[in-house]
Amino acid sequence: MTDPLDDLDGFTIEVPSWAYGNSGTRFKVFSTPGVPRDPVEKIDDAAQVHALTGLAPRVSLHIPWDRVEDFGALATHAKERGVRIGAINSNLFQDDDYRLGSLTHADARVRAKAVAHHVECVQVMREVGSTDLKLWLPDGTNYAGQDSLRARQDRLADSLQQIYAALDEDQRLLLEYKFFEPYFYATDIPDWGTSLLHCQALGERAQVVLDTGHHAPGTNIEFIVVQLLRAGRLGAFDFNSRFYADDDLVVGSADPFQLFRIMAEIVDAGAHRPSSGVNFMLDQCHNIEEKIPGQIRSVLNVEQALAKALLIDRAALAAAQEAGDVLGAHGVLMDAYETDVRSALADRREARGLPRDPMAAYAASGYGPTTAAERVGGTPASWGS
Ligand code: PSV
Ligand code: MN
Repeated sequence: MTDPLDDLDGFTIEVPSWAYGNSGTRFKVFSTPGVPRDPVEKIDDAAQVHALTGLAPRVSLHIPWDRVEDFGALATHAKERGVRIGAINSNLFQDDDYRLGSLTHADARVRAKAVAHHVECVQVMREVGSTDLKLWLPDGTNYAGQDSLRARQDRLADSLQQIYAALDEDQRLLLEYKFFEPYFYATDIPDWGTSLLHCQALGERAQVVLDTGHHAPGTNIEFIVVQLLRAGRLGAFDFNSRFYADDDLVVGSADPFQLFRIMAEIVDAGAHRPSSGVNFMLDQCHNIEEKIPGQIRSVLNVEQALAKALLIDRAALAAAQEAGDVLGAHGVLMDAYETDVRSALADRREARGLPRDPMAAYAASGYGPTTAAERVGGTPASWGS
């Protein structure tokens, strides 16, 4: 009999460059000794996560935070460290011109500026060999009547067309939604339906990004996963955990059962395999915990949820569902969820020459104290730079 966990082969997770810099809340950004001062050092830290887990071979960049003189050299550096550059994230939320909107702004000059920023991102993608342009639209309004909701959608559709047209044939547009923040009355892409409609209007290579922190409490996220998979438009995840809002906590920390339910639907569609095109990214900021271990923990939690989802006895589940055996079907799912897969995953790692316990291996490596001693001077990277 084949081991269902063999289906983990080929599964990868993408880590964000901004997870390694200092971050905080709007109240306080705490600083940690040894955080990277530039994108090269962020890649060095991200490479540690991959070296110890074997699961995270790509790093997402954020422009302008990760702007460098020579992107080709940065890509080469990543390769030398055993990773490569993944999605390029644009930024429409840190420019005074965007106070009333960016791609939706009433002023054509501001819209053109926001479109031009994406053309720059596409150029970066060419230089680093990235195929994913990720766009989160912060635009919205604070008061009813402040602007025409409908006109904003029309302007957005037009701006997105221009960005989509700038992509090469092998590149895709990943469109992220979020139901609140930084504006509070109306958000211009608040939900998966709005994102999906824009993607469908653009073309096949426009797909939805599902950030697990971007929903109202109680939202059934796995249902959204199913719908996007059915439509062939689930482009990527931004994984993180939330208790309240967009908390960006360690993946699977707040609700490991939700993560399992999401991965159960992924497995049901075979979307954990690379051929699905779903990019399993993390979007996280570590405020008080150490950053590299925070990323290692997140990556391992995603793997663990996927492993449990692979253990679901699909035949027994289908039989119980067909028989209308409500609790029997639920029991099949829970059997998989309650299986302790930790030693099986450690065995798999060992067989691949990886440490059985990546968290312990990182602590024993001395990388943290060494970089803290070496990275003296300069400006530590921070959320927003
Ligand atoms: C917005 O909250 C978001 O989820 C987008 O993905 C941004 O690019 C990212 O966070 C910045 O941390
Ligand atoms: Mn996100």
